[in-house]
Parts: sequence; structure tokens; C-alpha cells
Amino acid sequence: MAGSNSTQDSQFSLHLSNARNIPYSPDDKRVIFSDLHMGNGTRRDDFSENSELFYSALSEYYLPRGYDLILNGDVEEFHKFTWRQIFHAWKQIYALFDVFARDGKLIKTVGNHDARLIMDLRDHHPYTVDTVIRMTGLDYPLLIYHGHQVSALYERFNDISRIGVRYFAMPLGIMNYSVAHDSQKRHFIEKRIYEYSRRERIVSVIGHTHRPLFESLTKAETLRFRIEYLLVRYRNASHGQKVKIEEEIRRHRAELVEWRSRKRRPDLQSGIYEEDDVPVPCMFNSGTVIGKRGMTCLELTRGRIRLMHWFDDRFHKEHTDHDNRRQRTLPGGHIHRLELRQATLEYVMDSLRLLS
Ligand SMILES: [Mn+2]
Repeated sequence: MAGSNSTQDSQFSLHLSNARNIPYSPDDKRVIFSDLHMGNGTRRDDFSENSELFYSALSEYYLPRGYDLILNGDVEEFHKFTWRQIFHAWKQIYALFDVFARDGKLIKTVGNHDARLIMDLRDHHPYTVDTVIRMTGLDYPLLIYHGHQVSALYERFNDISRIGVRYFAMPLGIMNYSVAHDSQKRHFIEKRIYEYSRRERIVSVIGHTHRPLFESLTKAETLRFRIEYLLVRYRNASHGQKVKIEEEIRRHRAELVEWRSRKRRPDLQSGIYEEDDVPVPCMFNSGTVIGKRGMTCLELTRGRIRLMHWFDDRFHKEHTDHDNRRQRTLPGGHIHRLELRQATLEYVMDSLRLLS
């Protein structure tokens, strides 16, 4: 990231000398959450709304099943709140983190909103904080990092004035500046991380943009690719297969139409790879805990990576679907865990070998 006047120099690379190595084993169970933005517990605190959902998922699902908990950055919101305020407001959550930490099952990385944890607050934090986790023992390394490392590059090349907003407006709470609400910046970040991961043959698991990504793709992109793939298979399929493929195409098509019809923020720059190329599944994003429709996370279990959506049907009614096989409900009956996508790590590694 050496300073340069040339915009062609805007390549991204991570400093891996300080990465912490964690061996991969198919028997391990790990869950990755990012972007909690924990604050003081008031209405100004973005974490408040989904805090119960988060607490229930950890205490009733992941903890009893022996998962490692990976918190991948922006856990605390120090741009608006003090350490004392955050810790006081969320004692119960920290008590739960303590339980994971006691068994050596808590892994925490740093983001841009909690960067003070590796700076002035270094001695006041009870947990080890890393910048990059490198999972070893797979064909190619799987790196877990927040992803803000690209932001500095963006500021440098595109909009130097933003730095003023970041460092002067934020601490006073004048504006709620966040990368998640800036689609141009989000696109820049995803594209740089995608290109870096593909070039270096690594799998990047990030957060930061608050947008869940699976196999480097958004949901609409995945559905489109799957429909195209099924259309190719359709022609040479047997009669029995054709009926099944037809059904599948119709279902995906309906899902795509439904997904598009929802009133979403326009996101025209969603493609992060060259359109005439096959996307490589080298980038995954856990999304965020503070989503309006619940929270998303990535699970690494039994040789698979899965994108999960957690929601509480008392607040996020639109998603309730009791007939869905991919949905599990916690004993209280209100909190649901829905599998959005899944792939084997072998598939991910093979793709990296053959496509990058
Ligand atoms: Mn961030």
C-alpha cells in the first residue's frame, strides 16, 4: 500500500506476518459473526434491536453444541461510545463471551470501529485481539479478517475529504457515517478483496460492508447462474430428470422475481468480477448482526461452509416459513435459524485450483 500517484497502484494486499495460524479440522465447529457495533444500550445503539436474538443464538445454540465463536471485527462501536458505556450496557453478552474464552473457544479480530483495542485500549480488554486469522491445513489458506484494510486504500485514491468526516464528525455523533451505506465504497472494497484473493489463491472471509456474500456472489447472481446451469443440463436430460429440472428452474425463477420485487436500496454495482468471467468462490462475507431483518453469520462445520440467517418472528415476520426443511427453531418457538447457502470446502478449494 505504498503511496503513489498512480491509480493503477491501487492493489490490495494483507500484511500476513502477524497472522495467527489456526489448524483446520473437519470435526471443528466454528461460527463467524461480524459487525455487532455494540454501544450504550440506548436508541442510539445499533446493537440494541438484535441483542436478544444474538444472545439466544449463542447461549441456546452455538454454546451447547461446542462451537468456537469467531467475532470478526466491529464488535464494539468506539466511534460513538466509550469502553465503560459499552461494557456496562452489555454485561450479559460479555459474560457469554467469557464462557467461550474460558474454554479457548473465542477468537476476536479487530475492525475499524474497534481499532482502539489494538491501540490505546490494548491493556483494558480481557480477550486476545488479532488482525488476521489464517486457517491452515486446507489446499489453500482461508483468511478471516474484517476487511477495512482496503478502506485506507479507498480514501487515499478516491476521496481524501472523507477522512475529515471520519475523524472529526464521528466522535461527536454528528452523522452516522458507515461503509455499509456507501455503495460505491462497498463495491470498491469487495472488488479489491476478490481480486486479491483470486490472485493469491486464498479464501477471504470478511465483514465490514454488512452485505452477506457467499462464493463471492449475491443471492440474485447465484440464482441467475443456477438457472443457466440447469438450462444447459435440461436438453440432454432424461424425461424423468427433465420434470425435476423444470420444477427447479421455475422455483429459482420465482425466487429471483420475489427477491427483485422487494423494495431494496438500488444496488446497480453488485457485480464484483468481470462479467465475461466465471466467478471464483474465494470471498465470503458474514454480513452483520445488526440487520433490519435479523442477523447473518457463516458456519464452518463438517467440511462445509454455510451462510445462515437468524431471525425472531415477533420482529421479522416476513420470513417465517415453518415448512422449510432448512429452517430450525429454538425451543421458545420464536427464534429461527435458516440456512441460506452451503458448499463443501473441497468444492471451494477445487474451484480455486481450477479457476484462478
Ligand atoms: Mn467495519
